[in-house]
Amino acid sequence: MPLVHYFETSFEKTYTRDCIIVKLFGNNEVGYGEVVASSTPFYSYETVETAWHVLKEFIIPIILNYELKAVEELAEKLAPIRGHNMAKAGVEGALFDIFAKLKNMPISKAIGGTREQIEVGVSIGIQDSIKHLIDRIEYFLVQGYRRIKVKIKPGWDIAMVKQIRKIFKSIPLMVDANCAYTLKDMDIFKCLDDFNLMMIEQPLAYDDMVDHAKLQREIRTPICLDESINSFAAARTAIELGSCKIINIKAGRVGGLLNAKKIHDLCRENDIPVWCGGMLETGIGRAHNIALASLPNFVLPGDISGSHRYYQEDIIEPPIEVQKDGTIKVPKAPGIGFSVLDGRINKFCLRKESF
Ligand code: OSB
Ligand code: MG
Repeated sequence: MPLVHYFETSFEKTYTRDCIIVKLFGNNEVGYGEVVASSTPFYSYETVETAWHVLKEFIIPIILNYELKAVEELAEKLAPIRGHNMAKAGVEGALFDIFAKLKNMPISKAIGGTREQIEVGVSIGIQDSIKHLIDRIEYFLVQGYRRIKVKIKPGWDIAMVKQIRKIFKSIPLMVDANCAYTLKDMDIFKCLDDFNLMMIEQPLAYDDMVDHAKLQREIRTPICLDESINSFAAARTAIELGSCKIINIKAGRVGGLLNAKKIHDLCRENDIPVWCGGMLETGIGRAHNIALASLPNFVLPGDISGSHRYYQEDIIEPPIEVQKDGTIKVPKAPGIGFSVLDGRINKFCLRKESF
């Protein structure tokens, strides 16, 4: 899927998004899910190709022709497969779509969601110049987005944030480093501490909870973990060690909506606010994100933007739209709550396999 605007992070610059759409058939219903893995192993070790391999050789043979009575059974069946959470979550999402449709309710209700609308923000990639970035922030604020997240990396941090704060003095603003720093950059974090940021997302290595705890003790700005939280156990570790004060939950990263909900509940018990992250999903993956973000402890705006912020032609109808007040309506229709445009999927399709 060609992106409307390239998306640059500390680890790569993306122009097109390759993704796997899972279409599942059962009980005369059809369910759709999305595997959010990228083409490269820079955000997580999973890629589109590893997910394709694990789906084809392991996940699909386990569930094909097996009579699942509830979505909860899936995790048990797939437990022997270590990791590969994004591949698993793609199937779980499609299964949720089917089960929710069979119960004639939206996925949001099926997982215990309580919100009729969710607050959303926008994640803005690294730009060619600070001037371009300021223009983009302005462009998204006018559309109503409730908070602005900007990507940072060494050399694109303090001066850039300082300039944003000079122009937009009090907007809800946060930064996401995607693991680009180490504790040697303490001076940078002390500087960033003075800009009234809502949080600093994933400043340090994805597998280093101890250093995140050390950093959190040194700065006032809350640390939010993204890449580090790949399981319920990881969330427990982060909370016990004090590695963060906020958690970004992505269903794909943690193996599906049910695990996402467990982490949500754990955070709620521990007064850790959460918000729903994004992976530049197509409308199918984003529909699942909207359902997830309708749970009560999703108290901060998520990275769930409107369809046209990502893609000219999304693969669902109607396209996801952000209201003037910076919210997205949680659909009431059964399952993912949007119509999937199979014709569009076929138009963009690079490879297809049926089982
Ligand atoms: O770190 O949150 C991230 C996109 C791809 C990979 C990682 C991240 C992101 C985003 C974009 O920040 C969020 C979105 O709008 O989908
Ligand atoms: Mg992130």
